[in-house]
Amino acid sequence: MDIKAVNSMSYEEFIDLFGNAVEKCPLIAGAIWSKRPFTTFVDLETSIFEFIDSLPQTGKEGILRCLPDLAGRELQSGTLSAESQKEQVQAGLTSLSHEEQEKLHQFNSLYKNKLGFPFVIAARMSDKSKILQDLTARIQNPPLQELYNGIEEVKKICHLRLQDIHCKHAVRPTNP
Ligand code: 2AL
Repeated sequence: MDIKAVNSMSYEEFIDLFGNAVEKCPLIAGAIWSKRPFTTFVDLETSIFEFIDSLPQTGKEGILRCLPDLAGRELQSGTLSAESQKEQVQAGLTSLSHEEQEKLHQFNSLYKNKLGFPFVIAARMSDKSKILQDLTARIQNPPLQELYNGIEEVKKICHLRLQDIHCKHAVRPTNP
């Protein structure tokens, strides 16, 4: 898919394609719609990131609260979004030992109780042991630092989702 095809999409088509680039936040795709035409996919991504950065602290916290827990109940019940499911499976979160599962649940709860939003990390850039390591380290950080860290992880997740969209819809050259 080239950027011209994106620029010529209807609003509904645009939301269908990019509405979950940031988990459960179609409002963000709706907001950057008015920035069209985009010059490149990078330009579109930059518009999303600038919109996120422009939000007040409460807005950023709201974005973080839309992310499902890692290895949480929704992973067990198969009710995650397709994107989250793929990310969590790829990080090995469906093959945790009983001890790893317990530890992740315990620290996820501690983190959420302390900070008021879930621990967020780009699972596809990590694996189960690094996730546990980062969670136990980041839980020590002050709230503003974690707000910043969480939002930077949301941007990494968004970047990978946009790459998937770009590749999935790429027009392949036909053989002569
Ligand atoms: C997630 C998720 O669902 N996918 C991902 O990369 N990270 N959730 C989270 N709490 O970090």
